[in-house]
Amino acid sequence: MRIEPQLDGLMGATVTDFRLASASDADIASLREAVYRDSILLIKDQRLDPKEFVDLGNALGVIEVYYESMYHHPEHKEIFVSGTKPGNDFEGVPQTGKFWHADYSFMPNPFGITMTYPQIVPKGNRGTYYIDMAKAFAALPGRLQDQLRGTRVEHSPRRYFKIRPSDVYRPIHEVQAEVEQTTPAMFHPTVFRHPVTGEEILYVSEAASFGFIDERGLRLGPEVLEEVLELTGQLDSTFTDPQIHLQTFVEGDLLVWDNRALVHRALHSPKPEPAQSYRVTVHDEHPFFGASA
Ligand code: 7UC
Ligand code: FE
Repeated sequence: MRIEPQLDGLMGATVTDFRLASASDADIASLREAVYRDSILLIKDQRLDPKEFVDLGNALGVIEVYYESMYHHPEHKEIFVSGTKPGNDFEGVPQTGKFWHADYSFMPNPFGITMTYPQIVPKGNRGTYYIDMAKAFAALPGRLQDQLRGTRVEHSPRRYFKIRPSDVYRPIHEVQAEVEQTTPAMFHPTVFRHPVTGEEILYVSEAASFGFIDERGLRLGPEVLEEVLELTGQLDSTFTDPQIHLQTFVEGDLLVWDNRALVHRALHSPKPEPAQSYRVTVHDEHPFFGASA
């Protein structure tokens, strides 16, 4: 197995000659180290069936099963299915993650590692945008860094919660009330120290963040969130902000990334082409918010 930095782009490393069936404990340990150092790993030439993809998840950490069953793979609930296969409308949810977010940031205990394994790669634009929120925090003006440290940020899935087949004919306010009941707003540390890299992470995303509260429980004005999103590149509709990394992939690539440090945004094909990706997410052995939560 070889791990080499990607030559183009702002982050990432490619992993070649990795075979799960013959991987040693040292290989797995190297992958687990590299994901924090290089932020994104592109494991090349994988041929895993769904069960083997789940096995890889179990090798890297403790799998978190997605809380909404409509995303589950029909035979392996550990796999979240994004996109649909022609002729099988029941496997997968179309157009997931088309907004800046960190996975599970609206949950009490988010997971440290996300893996995606594209199954059908469309001809049109396909890839994922990423922003490193450790670098983005380091680049903020000192007065804004000081203002944010010690505050909490409200996270909720309410803005992007997708209507499920079982919600048809339900009053929308009832569905909204259910979302608040199942996933009440979480007030996470706005800035926390990454338990492995030691960097300060700015835990704010355009999709899931709703504002800040200070140590006394008072809300900061909405202009603070606006400024943070603007300065971190998350309001750039052209995706040309120098902080944005576009990670493309081809069939056989399996992506593993640091879900603490990065926010991401799916880039979906503009045409309604078949596209499907499997996702497995895992908790590592470190507390998500490091020592500062
Ligand atoms: O449909 C979706 O894009 C799912 C999204 C709201 N949540 C993904 C996650 O893991 O937080
Ligand atoms: Fe996501």
